[in-house]
Amino acid sequence: MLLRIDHVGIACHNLNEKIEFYESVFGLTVVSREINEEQGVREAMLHVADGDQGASYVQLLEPLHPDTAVGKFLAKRGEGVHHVGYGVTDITKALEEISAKGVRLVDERPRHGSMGASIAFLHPKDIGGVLTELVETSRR
Ligand code: V0V
Ligand code: CO
Repeated sequence: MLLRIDHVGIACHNLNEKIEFYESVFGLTVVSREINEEQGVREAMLHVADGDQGASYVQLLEPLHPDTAVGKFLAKRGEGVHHVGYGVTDITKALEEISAKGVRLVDERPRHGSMGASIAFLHPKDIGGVLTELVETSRR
Protein backbone atom coordinates (compact mmCIF):
# COMPACT_ATOMS: atom_id res chain seq x y z
CA MET A 1 0.00 0.00 0.00
CA LEU A 2 2.84 2.41 0.85
CA LEU A 3 5.15 3.15 -2.08
CA ARG A 4 7.86 5.14 -0.39
CA ILE A 5 8.52 7.83 2.16
CA ASP A 6 7.43 10.98 0.33
CA HIS A 7 8.51 13.41 3.02
CA VAL A 8 9.31 13.96 6.65
CA GLY A 9 7.55 17.03 8.06
CA ILE A 10 9.57 19.09 10.53
CA ALA A 11 8.02 21.82 12.67
CA CYS A 12 10.01 25.02 13.17
CA HIS A 13 9.55 28.57 14.43
CA ASN A 14 11.37 30.32 11.59
CA LEU A 15 11.10 28.81 8.11
CA ASN A 16 13.77 30.95 6.45
CA GLU A 17 16.33 30.20 9.14
CA LYS A 18 15.61 26.46 8.97
CA ILE A 19 15.86 26.44 5.16
CA GLU A 20 19.28 28.07 5.37
CA PHE A 21 20.32 25.52 7.96
CA TYR A 22 19.30 22.53 5.79
CA GLU A 23 20.93 24.10 2.73
CA SER A 24 24.21 24.76 4.48
CA VAL A 25 24.47 21.53 6.51
CA PHE A 26 23.13 19.02 3.95
CA GLY A 27 23.37 20.89 0.66
CA LEU A 28 19.65 20.39 0.00
CA THR A 29 17.71 22.52 -2.49
CA VAL A 30 14.27 24.08 -2.04
CA VAL A 31 11.98 22.94 -4.86
CA SER A 32 8.73 24.45 -3.63
CA ARG A 33 7.50 27.07 -1.15
CA GLU A 34 3.81 27.46 -0.40
CA ILE A 35 1.33 28.91 2.05
CA ASN A 36 -1.47 26.45 2.80
CA GLU A 37 -4.22 28.34 4.62
CA GLU A 38 -6.35 25.24 5.18
CA GLN A 39 -3.46 23.49 6.95
CA GLY A 40 -2.32 26.67 8.70
CA VAL A 41 1.26 26.45 7.45
CA ARG A 42 3.96 28.20 5.51
CA GLU A 43 6.08 25.37 4.14
CA ALA A 44 9.04 24.45 1.97
CA MET A 45 9.92 21.18 0.26
CA LEU A 46 13.64 20.37 0.00
CA HIS A 47 14.55 17.60 -2.42
CA VAL A 48 16.49 14.71 -0.89
CA ALA A 49 16.54 11.88 -3.45
CA ASP A 50 14.89 10.29 -6.46
CA GLY A 51 13.73 6.67 -6.45
CA ASP A 52 11.85 4.22 -8.71
CA GLN A 53 8.56 5.20 -7.09
CA GLY A 54 9.23 8.95 -7.03
CA ALA A 55 11.18 11.52 -5.07
CA SER A 56 11.55 12.13 -1.37
CA TYR A 57 11.70 15.43 0.48
CA VAL A 58 12.14 17.19 3.78
CA GLN A 59 9.14 19.42 4.45
CA LEU A 60 9.85 22.37 6.75
CA LEU A 61 6.73 23.78 8.42
CA GLU A 62 6.15 27.12 10.11
CA PRO A 63 2.71 27.81 11.62
CA LEU A 64 0.66 30.71 10.24
CA HIS A 65 -0.90 31.21 13.70
CA PRO A 66 -0.44 29.70 17.18
CA ASP A 67 -3.89 28.08 16.93
CA THR A 68 -3.00 25.64 14.14
CA ALA A 69 -1.85 22.01 14.10
CA VAL A 70 1.83 22.98 13.87
CA GLY A 71 1.45 25.96 16.23
CA LYS A 72 -0.02 23.77 18.95
CA PHE A 73 2.62 21.12 18.36
CA LEU A 74 5.44 23.69 18.75
CA ALA A 75 3.93 25.05 21.96
CA LYS A 76 3.61 21.55 23.43
CA ARG A 77 6.72 19.80 22.17
CA GLY A 78 9.01 22.38 20.57
CA GLU A 79 10.76 22.03 17.22
CA GLY A 80 11.25 18.59 15.70
CA VAL A 81 9.70 15.83 13.60
CA HIS A 82 5.98 16.55 13.17
CA HIS A 83 4.80 13.89 10.71
CA VAL A 84 5.79 11.25 8.18
CA GLY A 85 4.25 11.38 4.70
CA TYR A 86 4.01 8.12 2.71
CA GLY A 87 3.38 7.96 -1.02
CA VAL A 88 0.35 5.90 -2.11
CA THR A 89 -1.05 5.10 -5.56
CA ASP A 90 -4.73 5.61 -4.75
CA ILE A 91 -5.37 7.73 -1.66
CA THR A 92 -9.14 7.17 -1.56
CA LYS A 93 -8.69 3.41 -1.65
CA ALA A 94 -5.90 3.57 0.95
CA LEU A 95 -8.11 5.64 3.30
CA GLU A 96 -10.94 3.09 2.97
CA GLU A 97 -8.63 0.16 3.68
CA ILE A 98 -6.93 1.83 6.64
CA SER A 99 -10.22 3.03 8.14
CA ALA A 100 -11.64 -0.50 7.87
CA LYS A 101 -8.77 -1.63 10.13
CA GLY A 102 -10.04 0.68 12.87
CA VAL A 103 -7.53 3.50 12.49
CA ARG A 104 -9.10 6.94 12.97
CA LEU A 105 -8.79 9.25 10.00
CA VAL A 106 -8.15 12.95 10.59
CA ASP A 107 -9.31 13.50 6.99
CA GLU A 108 -12.17 11.39 5.61
CA ARG A 109 -11.47 12.82 2.17
CA PRO A 110 -8.22 13.99 0.53
CA ARG A 111 -7.18 17.63 0.82
CA HIS A 112 -4.83 19.88 -1.13
CA GLY A 113 -1.17 19.34 -0.31
CA SER A 114 2.19 20.65 -1.40
CA MET A 115 3.06 20.68 -5.12
CA GLY A 116 -0.45 19.71 -6.20
CA ALA A 117 -0.59 16.46 -4.24
CA SER A 118 -3.69 15.00 -2.59
CA ILE A 119 -3.06 14.42 1.10
CA ALA A 120 -4.84 12.96 4.12
CA PHE A 121 -3.78 12.52 7.75
CA LEU A 122 -4.26 9.51 10.06
CA HIS A 123 -4.63 10.13 13.79
CA PRO A 124 -1.33 9.91 15.69
CA LYS A 125 -3.05 8.27 18.67
CA ASP A 126 -3.86 5.23 16.46
CA ILE A 127 -0.41 5.04 14.83
CA GLY A 128 1.76 4.70 17.90
CA GLY A 129 2.13 8.44 18.46
CA VAL A 130 3.19 9.24 14.89
CA LEU A 131 1.13 11.71 12.88
CA THR A 132 0.96 9.94 9.52
CA GLU A 133 0.12 11.52 6.16
CA LEU A 134 -0.81 9.77 2.92
CA VAL A 135 0.31 11.50 -0.28
CA GLU A 136 -0.91 10.82 -3.81
CA THR A 137 1.03 12.56 -6.55
CA SER A 138 0.51 12.28 -10.27
CA ARG A 139 4.10 13.23 -11.02
CA ARG A 140 6.95 13.83 -8.59
C1 V0V B 1 -0.71 16.28 18.16
N1 V0V B 1 -0.38 15.12 18.75
C2 V0V B 1 0.61 14.55 18.08
C3 V0V B 1 0.90 15.44 17.02
N2 V0V B 1 0.06 16.49 17.09
N3 V0V B 1 1.27 13.41 18.27
C4 V0V B 1 2.25 13.12 17.39
N4 V0V B 1 2.59 13.93 16.34
C5 V0V B 1 1.95 15.09 16.13
N5 V0V B 1 2.27 15.87 15.12
C6 V0V B 1 -0.99 14.56 19.97
C7 V0V B 1 -0.92 15.54 21.12
O1 V0V B 1 0.30 15.45 21.79
C8 V0V B 1 -2.08 15.11 21.98
O2 V0V B 1 -1.74 14.00 22.74
C9 V0V B 1 -3.11 14.67 20.96
O3 V0V B 1 -2.38 14.34 19.75
C10 V0V B 1 -4.11 15.76 20.64
O4 V0V B 1 -3.38 16.90 20.25
P1 V0V B 1 -3.82 18.41 20.44
O5 V0V B 1 -2.62 19.23 20.63
O6 V0V B 1 -4.92 18.49 21.46
O7 V0V B 1 -4.36 18.78 19.03
P2 V0V B 1 -5.68 18.39 18.25
O8 V0V B 1 -6.35 17.18 18.80
O9 V0V B 1 -6.48 19.64 18.10
O10 V0V B 1 -5.01 18.05 16.84
C11 V0V B 1 -4.18 16.94 16.62
C12 V0V B 1 -4.32 16.53 15.14
C13 V0V B 1 -4.01 17.82 14.31
C14 V0V B 1 -3.35 15.45 14.85
C15 V0V B 1 -5.76 16.05 14.88
O11 V0V B 1 -2.69 18.23 14.57
C16 V0V B 1 -4.23 17.64 12.84
O12 V0V B 1 -5.37 17.73 12.34
N6 V0V B 1 -3.15 17.39 12.05
C17 V0V B 1 -3.28 17.18 10.62
C18 V0V B 1 -3.04 18.47 9.86
C19 V0V B 1 -1.62 18.97 9.95
O13 V0V B 1 -0.84 18.55 10.82
N7 V0V B 1 -1.24 19.93 9.05
C20 V0V B 1 0.07 20.54 9.04
C21 V0V B 1 0.96 19.90 8.03
P3 V0V B 1 -1.71 14.06 24.35
O14 V0V B 1 -0.76 15.16 24.68
O15 V0V B 1 -3.14 14.37 24.70
O16 V0V B 1 -1.27 12.69 24.76
S1 V0V B 1 0.43 20.32 6.39
C22 V0V B 1 1.27 19.30 5.28
O17 V0V B 1 1.98 18.34 5.76
C23 V0V B 1 1.13 19.55 3.91
C24 V0V B 1 0.36 20.71 3.39
C25 V0V B 1 1.75 18.65 2.91
O18 V0V B 1 2.45 17.71 3.26
O19 V0V B 1 1.53 18.88 1.68
CO1 CO C 1 3.28 16.98 5.00
